[in-house]
Amino acid sequence: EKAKWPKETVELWERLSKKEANDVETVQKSIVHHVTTTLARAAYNMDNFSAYQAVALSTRDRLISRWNETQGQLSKADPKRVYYLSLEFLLGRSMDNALLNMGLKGTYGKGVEQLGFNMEDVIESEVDAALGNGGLGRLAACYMDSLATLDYPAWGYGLRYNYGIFQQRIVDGYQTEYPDYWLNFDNPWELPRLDISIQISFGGHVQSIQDEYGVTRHNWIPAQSVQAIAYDVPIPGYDTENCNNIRLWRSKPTKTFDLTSFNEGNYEKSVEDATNAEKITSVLYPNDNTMAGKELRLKQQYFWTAASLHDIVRRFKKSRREWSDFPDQVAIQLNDTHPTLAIVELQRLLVDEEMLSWDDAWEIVTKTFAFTNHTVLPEAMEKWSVPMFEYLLPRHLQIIFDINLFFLQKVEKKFPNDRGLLNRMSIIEEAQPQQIRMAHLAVVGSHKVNGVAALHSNLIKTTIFKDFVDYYGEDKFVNKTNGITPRRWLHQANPKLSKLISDTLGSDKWLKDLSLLKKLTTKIDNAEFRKSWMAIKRHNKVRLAELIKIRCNVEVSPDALFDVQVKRIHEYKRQFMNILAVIHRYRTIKSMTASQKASVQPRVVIFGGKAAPGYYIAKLVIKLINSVAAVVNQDPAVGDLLKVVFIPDYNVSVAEVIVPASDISQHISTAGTEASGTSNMKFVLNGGLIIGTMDGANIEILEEIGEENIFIFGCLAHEVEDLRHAQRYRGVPMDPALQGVISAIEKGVFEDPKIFQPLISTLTVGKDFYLISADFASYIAANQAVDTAYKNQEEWSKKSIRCTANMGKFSSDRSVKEYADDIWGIKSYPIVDEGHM
Ligand code: 8GP
Repeated sequence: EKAKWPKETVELWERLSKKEANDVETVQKSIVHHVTTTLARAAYNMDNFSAYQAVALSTRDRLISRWNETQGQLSKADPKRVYYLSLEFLLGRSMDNALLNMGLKGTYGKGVEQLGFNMEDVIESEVDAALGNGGLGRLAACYMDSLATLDYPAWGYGLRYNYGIFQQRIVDGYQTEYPDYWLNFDNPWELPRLDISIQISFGGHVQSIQDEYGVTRHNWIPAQSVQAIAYDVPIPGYDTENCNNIRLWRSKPTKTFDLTSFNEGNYEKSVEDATNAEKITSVLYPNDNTMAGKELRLKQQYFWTAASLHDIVRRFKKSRREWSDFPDQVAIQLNDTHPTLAIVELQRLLVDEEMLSWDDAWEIVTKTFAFTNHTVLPEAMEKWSVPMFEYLLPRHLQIIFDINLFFLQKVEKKFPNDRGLLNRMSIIEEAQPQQIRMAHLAVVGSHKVNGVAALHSNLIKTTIFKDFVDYYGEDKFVNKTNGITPRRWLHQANPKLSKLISDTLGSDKWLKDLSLLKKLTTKIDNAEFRKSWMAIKRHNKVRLAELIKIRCNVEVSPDALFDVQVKRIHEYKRQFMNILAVIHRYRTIKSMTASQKASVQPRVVIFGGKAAPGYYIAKLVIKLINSVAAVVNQDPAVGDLLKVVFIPDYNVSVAEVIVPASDISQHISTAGTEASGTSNMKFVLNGGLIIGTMDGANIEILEEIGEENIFIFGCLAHEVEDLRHAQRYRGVPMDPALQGVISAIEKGVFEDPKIFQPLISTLTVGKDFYLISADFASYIAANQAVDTAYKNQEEWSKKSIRCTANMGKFSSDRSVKEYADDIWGIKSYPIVDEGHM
């Protein structure tokens, strides 16, 4: 169209669509403009929240210009892109991050202060986008930051839940859940694309007909359909023009479907259908590392993968290339098995709609997809019952059975006459009813499978995917150790330390090349530097102490050792072991004379994390922590030597306060159960030491920072099976210290012991699946080693600096580069600032 315009019109557009300047006054004008027009408020009559809204809208304008330029230039160049399919993106707050990444924090800070507001208060008015449960969702967010920063052409695809992860409140020591209606006020960080609507179908039946060449064609005749509407979330890279996109889908009733019932006078049915359609994206399932198996969850998964693939295919088709070029243009990463249906949907599109042969289609599919596994826990493995699946997706079920048939035929050819092997490898589990094993489908449909830390990637090769390694060979199974973005987790969360590092290294280049931190090592013997380093830690501890006072109404001393365990509550993560050791510590202090007490290292034990609402044992752990806290914190015999707090509603923005303030943090899963962990990396990057087991990424952290800077205890992954066997069949007695702790609970030292009986039962000899008793003595010893080490503050400060200095490997930039080079085959495509709005 533009070509048809007279020259003057084109020039007028060019002139008027120049980017706004980024000086303080222009920024202030844009803020005031949004206050008076978009928000329709009087200029002076505002609170922090409306100030936040106006600053956010002004920031958003600048994000949108970058987004437009990026997407415009990428459309023209059409390089290979990666699509990251994740049911969870745990972004947290956006404003501070966007301003820092765009290099506008200083300007906005000054502008906002001059307008009479405190920038920190304004930033804190933002509610978290909490569209994720824990590590898996936050990893997706860190990867999006790195992809944008490294100028990779990448889009995320996810769901726009009306309700994110529930809000946690503690009532009488128990977790209670409240809905997180985060969209209550408009969300300035999304661009609704109401014009992008895709019809998604469910149910019905399959019609099979012979075409003119005698080939059987399968036609899916669905029973119902809904619309997927796109909402785009711009993701600005740090120190680059590039701005990537996360497209989140929202479900809505289709107009036609609505109207039919309505016109037939069946008003109630039409309302009911509309509600059912909206329900699909209404709520995030609150399970971490467990599978719920609900029909609505399966609907979410299909709705999301079908909408995303439709979008990806439409973009590909614009280039008018051959289908065989598809894997050269498109890489799709499956974040866990949740998006595995995308494999089946692409095969269906290619065979049923694009009329490709099965084999040609399957080659395209398997070259396109790659799959990340995040856990070996059996309760987390996704399985869908065949009858339920058939009811919702009859054609997809046929395709899965065909994929499985052809796959098993090849297995049989390679390893003849091994029925056991076929049974184990089958995508269909022969149970009552039959189950679809999504992990098997994901492996069969992908060209690469990766674990998320070295130990984990090896474990999956010898356990859940062993047969697949024998069949496909080693090369298909790779490791991509997780990483975290240093922009959010150091620069944003710990601005004082970030500044000290930049001042010391002479530039902020380390924020894009984290290995540069290594140079901090040269400062370790500089007493002045160590003093500044520890002063920042103390400042961060004061800030956390204030948060604890507000949220828990407990006064804690910032001079005590801050000991932190914050993560989802799960038996395998062993928060239970931690609180049992706290009880042991409490009993030890109580038994001391005054002079003995004088040498005790004061400690504040800080817990935080949500339990899945249906996870009874995890919820009891929270109750026990709060019951212990209530007794310990009131006990004058203990005073400041020990405090225990449970910080309610742990989320990303709370983590940003906790992480920089920790002296020691706990990563104490039973060896072999925590695939990687990512908070371990965040703490160490911020100069916090860790106590942990030889599990997940702890092992690689040890390798980087040196064993003298980490407190390791407990059994090793390869010992776990024997230990379980020994306690089950040889009745290894309970650890005596642990026995003492249990007796105290049973005597009612902490509330009515009946409450905790189900929890204590998990420790019964022979049933202690997570090996708390086996690891207890070494855990207590490791905690004592922490106390001793902390008393020598000079040495501790050296350890702390060494920690930060050696964390280069754990930048998500490194992870994402490895994925790009080894799995996706994509290159960075830097965006040029053409000065357009
Ligand atoms: C988590 C792992 O538990 C954690 O160790 C890892 O750091 C994180 O993923 C990121 O890789 N796994 C899950 O959240 C998970 O497996 N969820 C299951 C429901 C799939």
